[in-house]
Parts: sequence; structure tokens; C-alpha cells
Amino acid sequence: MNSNTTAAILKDEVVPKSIAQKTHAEMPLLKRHSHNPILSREHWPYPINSVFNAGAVRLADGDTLLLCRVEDRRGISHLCAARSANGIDGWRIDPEPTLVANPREYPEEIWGIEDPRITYVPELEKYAVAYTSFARGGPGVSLALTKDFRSYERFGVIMPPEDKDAALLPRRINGYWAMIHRPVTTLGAHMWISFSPDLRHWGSHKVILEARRGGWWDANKIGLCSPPIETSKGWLTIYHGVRHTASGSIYRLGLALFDLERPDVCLQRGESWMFGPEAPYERTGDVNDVVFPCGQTIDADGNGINLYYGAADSCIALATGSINELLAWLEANPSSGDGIAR
Ligand code: BMA
Repeated sequence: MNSNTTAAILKDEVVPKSIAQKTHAEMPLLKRHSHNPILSREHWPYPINSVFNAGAVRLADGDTLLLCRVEDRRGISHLCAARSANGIDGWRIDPEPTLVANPREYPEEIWGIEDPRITYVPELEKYAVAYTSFARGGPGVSLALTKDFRSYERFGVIMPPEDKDAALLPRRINGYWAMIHRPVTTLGAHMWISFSPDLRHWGSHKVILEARRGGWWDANKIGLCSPPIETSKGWLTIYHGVRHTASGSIYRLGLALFDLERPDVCLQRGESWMFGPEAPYERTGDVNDVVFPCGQTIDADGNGINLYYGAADSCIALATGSINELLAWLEANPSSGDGIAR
């Protein structure tokens, strides 16, 4: 059944429902922008294969900055910054890569750097960029700090392979920095949190969200998407679930909420996914059926969310929504077994 058919059937339903209870087929929580995809290789000032999975931040001057994962024509990724006044078009793309792998000093980056998540850290007055460094040992998590996305203080690998999908929380909690990440262990591919006094030494590791099992949309493999959003109800967290099928994997997005002062405690987890590949640019590309956000910006009203996501590992798209509606949906669609892999 295609989405038009679904919409037509649902329109005829007479059961009144609040916004929170409506299914995403009736009223998508996140609305695809009409300009999608907003960035693709055709926009790039130098030859590339693809551009996707971008970190995002609103700069002090009001510009939106995307730190894009760019895959070159060897298959190796680097990061490149694009700036825009409205976050939709008119992108000013750095004429050269912004941050490239430096395998001489950081051998863990020999096959490139990928999927940055940006967190502004008021205490440091710097942006923290957590990204995947890729080498023979597999993917690991690396960290860099920057003030301007032109020069970077690199910390190297902070979580050894196999680990990825990491973002720093913007403030210390009980005196410690907190990082969410996704190691792959014999326990599976679950989301963890770790704490550090100095951003270099990490400990107190704990699983915070488990991949479900069996036929679930988020069975076997999950990971953090964009950095968690601090709300009065908790850290609102978008995560991806990977469903393995006979014809490949489907990457979809779900929601979870973590306690503000105990981010290791999951308060709520959505039952179903709330956004998945439907548009042609999400369904078909270098890797079919992938939506993969690494960043968002929040509007001045504190409610509007602009989610930037890689589509099919080929281009960057934008979906907009409301934080209040995401929270209301999460409350109305709770998991019947929060955090429990079934
Ligand atoms: C994940 C990451 C992402 C990628 C996705 C789909 O494991 O490597 O960078 O978008 O797979 O290929």
C-alpha cells in the first residue's frame, strides 16, 4: 500500500483523535521540506561522490552551519562546512574540505572521518564535534573542539573500536561530562553513556537503551542520531533503529526521553518509529532506505525543530517539526516494555 492510499483511507476515519494520538501517516510529526534534498553533490565546489549525514548548529550570527560528511571518489569521507542564512538554501560551501583525516598523526582515521555530531558547550565557549574515525580496527569515536569550524583541537580516539554514533551533552552532570555512544559488544549494538572529568578519560560506562529483538523496527542495532535536546521533561533523543531484511537494512527514527540529571535513566521510549524512508531520495541512493540525522537546529521560540538528515547515503534533506508535539507523541505512544529487549 503506498502512502497516498494510506492517507485516503485514514481521511475517511471518523474517530476523533488528539494530535498526539494521530499516527504519523495521518499527520507526520516531521514534515519534509519542499526544497528537499537541500544539498547534494551537484552543489559541491569540488568533485565528490556524495554528501550526507551532517552535524548542524545555529551560529551566533544566525547562520545555520552544516558540517557535512562528504565521500570522495575513493570512497573515503571527510567533513566540509556549509553555511546558510535561512538553513534551507543559499549555502556557502567551504571551497576545500574543512576537516580531513590525518592518518599520520591519527592512524585510526586511515579510512576517513564520518558522521559528526556538534554540541555547543557554554562552559568552554567552544563546539564539541564527535565523529567516527574509520580504520582497520573498525569505526571508533573521535572528538575535536572548535570555535569557528576553521581550526580544530583534536583529541584523537576517545572510544576505541567498535564504537560510533556519539554526541556530548552540553553541560557537566554532577561534575562530569557525559557522552552517549554506540559500542558493539557481545551484548549487541545498544546505546551507552560514559562520563569524564576532562573529555579525555572516560568511565562509568552504562547501557541506556537496548536494541529490541525479533521483528521490531529497531531490532538488533540502534544508535544516537542528533545530539539530545534539553527540555523541561528530559533529554529528548532521536535514535535510529536498523531493521535487517532480505533486501538490505531499513534505517528509521524513534524517540526516547532521558532524565535531565540522570541521563543514564530512560524515562520513556516510543513504541513505533516516527519517521522512515518514504521519499524517492530516501528510498534510492548509494545505500537504499536510509534516513540518518546527525544534527538539528531549534527555532528562537524553543519549539520549532529543523532536523537535517542524510538520505540514502547520497544527499542531505530537511524535516521540520515541533518539540512539544514530539514530546506529546512520545507520551501517547509509550513502549510497553521500556528499554527491554524482547
Ligand atoms: C551506518 C553509518 C552511517 C550510514 C548508515 C547507512 O552504519 O555508517 O554513516 O549512513 O550506516 O549506510
